[in-house]
Amino acid sequence: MEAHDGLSAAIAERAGFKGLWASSLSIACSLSYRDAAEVSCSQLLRVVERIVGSTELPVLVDGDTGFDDFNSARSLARKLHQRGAAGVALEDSCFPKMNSLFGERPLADINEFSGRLRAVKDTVADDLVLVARIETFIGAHGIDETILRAHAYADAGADAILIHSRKSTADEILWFVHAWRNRLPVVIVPTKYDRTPLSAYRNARISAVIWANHSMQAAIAAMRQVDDRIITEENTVNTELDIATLDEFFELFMYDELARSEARAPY
Ligand code: SPV
Ligand code: MG
Repeated sequence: MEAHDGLSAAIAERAGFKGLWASSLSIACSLSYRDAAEVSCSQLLRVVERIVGSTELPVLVDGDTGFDDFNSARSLARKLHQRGAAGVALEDSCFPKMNSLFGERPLADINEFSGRLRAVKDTVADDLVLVARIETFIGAHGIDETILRAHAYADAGADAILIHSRKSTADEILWFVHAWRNRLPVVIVPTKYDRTPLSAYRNARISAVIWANHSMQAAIAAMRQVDDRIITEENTVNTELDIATLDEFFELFMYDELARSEARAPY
């Protein structure tokens, strides 16, 4: 499940998800930037620290292009490991990236991107899972180029392949999985092709499904609704049924534990 801050991470953990996706789109949105390489590396690291700090779940960080070249990518990977991330996904589009569901960027050169992956793997070895994200279907490059890239990235040391698509059906994804024959685990992001039941992915032996932006989508809709209501009604009487109670704040972040330790004071 997507997380863009410590709160969304904590809520996803309580809902029962098994892992978190630190989404570039949602993190950029939460900081009021565009998902077009406007969030700096240090801003991303600060958010990841809070996501990791608020849950026990493994966090896969959306590393975009790794901030351009092999050197910045391995520096990003090293710092993510230091902050407790479980993995990083790097995508083979050119810097500055653009969100894949909004527009497309030229693909990175296959050899250069493979070198970027190899540099990351040489740096973090098994301390950080490396997911190679292939953007060929975003730019309509077809299955042959996609498979070629997947094998090159596997040879370069990637631990898994994230295959992305912005079609409204899962056809491209299922072609890929069929042709790929599970050389490495496959990760998908079914934001646009959201009608396919999960059982189809289980049958295709897809390893992980990322619900990439849904906490942020929920937050935007809920904040907009409550703001519109309060400004119209000039009170909060009718909003209280739809919003979290203050007790939920206190419960989420265990204020009672704080109260108990204060009772045992002085520390
Ligand atoms: C993200 O969540 O930032 C992603 C997935 O990269 S998508 O927005 O679908 O490209
Ligand atoms: Mg992203």
